[in-house]
Amino acid sequence: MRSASGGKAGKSDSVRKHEFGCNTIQRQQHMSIQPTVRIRGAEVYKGFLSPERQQKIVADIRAVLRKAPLFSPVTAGGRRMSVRITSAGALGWISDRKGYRYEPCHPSGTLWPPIPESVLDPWCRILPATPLPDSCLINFYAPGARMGMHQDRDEADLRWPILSVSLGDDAVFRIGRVQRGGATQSVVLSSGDVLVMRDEARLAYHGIERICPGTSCLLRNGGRLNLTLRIAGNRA
Ligand code: MD3
Ligand code: FE
Repeated sequence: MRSASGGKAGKSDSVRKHEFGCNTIQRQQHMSIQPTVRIRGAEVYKGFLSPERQQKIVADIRAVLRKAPLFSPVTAGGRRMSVRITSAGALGWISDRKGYRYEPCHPSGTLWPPIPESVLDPWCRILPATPLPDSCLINFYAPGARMGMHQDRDEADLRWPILSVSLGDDAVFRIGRVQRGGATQSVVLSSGDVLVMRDEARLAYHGIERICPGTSCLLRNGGRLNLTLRIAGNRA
């Protein structure tokens, strides 16, 4: 503990001034941004995005949706998922009767639109030393939609971190262990929150239990948008 090192108030003050008395530019270069809470290794950055940044992202995502409309994926077993999805970036995640995978095109056959800069911004600020993501999965949850417990393991290299942005209505997010089953912990994800999964959290089972309708007015017609940024392809 830094502040515990000084016996006298004057000494700990000077330590603090030495370590934290730098300007914003120096702080961004030398100090990493710290999460608000960690649950099972997942880092939650509460309220990371200002309302203005959230609004800009929503406008940019609406433009993506005009080129790559949301669709209801079907699992290999033939079940329709309650979440509607689409993607931006070089690769987009899809599910159909052939299974789960990343594809360069929307089911309509057109390339996925590029990932908007406004969406890359939290990645650049929290993960400045990590290469840029090549995939942004866009999940839309209407009231009643949910996502069962699963692992994310369709990416070429499972060592890269994953960053997700929550927008609109609150969601109850649940996270367990790397092994299926056992105890889980839940946390409410609100509009503007950013979640980072890396290291031991990267392969943890997780899901969205439910959304809480009417908890945000960011999206005109309600619901929840989740943007998940990943390095899905091969990075040399
Ligand atoms: C924890 N989406 O698309 S994002 C998914 O809110 C997905 O739409 C959820 O899980 C959503 O695959 C949760 C947060 C998230 C993403 C990846 C994780 C949490 C994770 C990977 C490991 C552990
Ligand atoms: Fe997931």
